[in-house]
Amino acid sequence: MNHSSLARFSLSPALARALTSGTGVVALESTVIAHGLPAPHNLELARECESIVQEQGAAPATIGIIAGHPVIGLDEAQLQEMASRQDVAKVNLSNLAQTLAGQKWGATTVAATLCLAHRAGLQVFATGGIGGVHRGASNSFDISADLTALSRFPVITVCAGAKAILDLPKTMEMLETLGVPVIGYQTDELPAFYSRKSGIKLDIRADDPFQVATLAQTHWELGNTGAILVVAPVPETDQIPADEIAEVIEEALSAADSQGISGKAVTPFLLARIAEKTAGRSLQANLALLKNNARIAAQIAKAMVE
Ligand code: PSU
Ligand code: MN
Repeated sequence: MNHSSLARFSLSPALARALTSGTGVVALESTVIAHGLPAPHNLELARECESIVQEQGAAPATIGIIAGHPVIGLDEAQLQEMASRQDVAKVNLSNLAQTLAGQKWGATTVAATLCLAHRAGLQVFATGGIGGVHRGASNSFDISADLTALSRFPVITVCAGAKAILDLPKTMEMLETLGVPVIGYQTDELPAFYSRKSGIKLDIRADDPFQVATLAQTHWELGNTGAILVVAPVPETDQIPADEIAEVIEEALSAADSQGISGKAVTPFLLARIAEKTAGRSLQANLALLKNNARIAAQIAKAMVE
């Protein structure tokens, strides 16, 4: 039995061509589809992000694990299953091999998407908000595997900051420790997922995709092996100002605590709770920022191949 074949990924001929012909390719993740958004918004969003990337002249590649098989560029039928199956594992680096070996279905988080995207030669990736240091991490030790993966895989990762449910100052400290540059995209401030502002100033700013490409190339020429984190604020019309959402986040955190929610279930629980308590307003912000990030990532992917 050839164990090494388990990690072999599949790439459609169209994507393979895009990669060799210098068309920009954008990786998209699948945890947001399987665990981050409610149906039917999850599938609609997955399709919309792919269309947005295409409209910008780049090629989308949603990444996921189909019955143990890593797929770079899920097709429509696979996206539909990813959005509706109840047995899709949330996969980071610690359970990626197990998901493949066990022939399970897996939705890739930022961490696992970075790993597979890099293996396939993709350099740009769009997500919603990365995971980070949870509030109360000094007791729970809950720090997202996204952070360590960002320190390891050289992929430009476009997000709207770390999720607002987290401890943002500690998350920024960790990113600095791990040597991950955080680039404000047309902003001098770290965005806070649902909100455009966090009160945390950034040292690095880029105003167009070419500036991001130059920073990334320079970072990698220095021998660094990790990601570049591009943080873009949610569009103005869809944001929920930080002072308005703060109370809702607090309520969701204490609900998670009193219901004993832990581990991988924490983030999906909080996102769903906040959507319920804001009557869908946070969901609207989440969808808007995901689409915005896909568009920016496509522009960066194009700049990278020019
Ligand atoms: N962005 C979103 N919604 C999500 C996620 C990102 O708008 O659900 C997912 C990503 O896959 C990210 C994960 O890696 O949430 C973080 O999970 P955790 O906090 O358990 O590490
Ligand atoms: Mn966690």
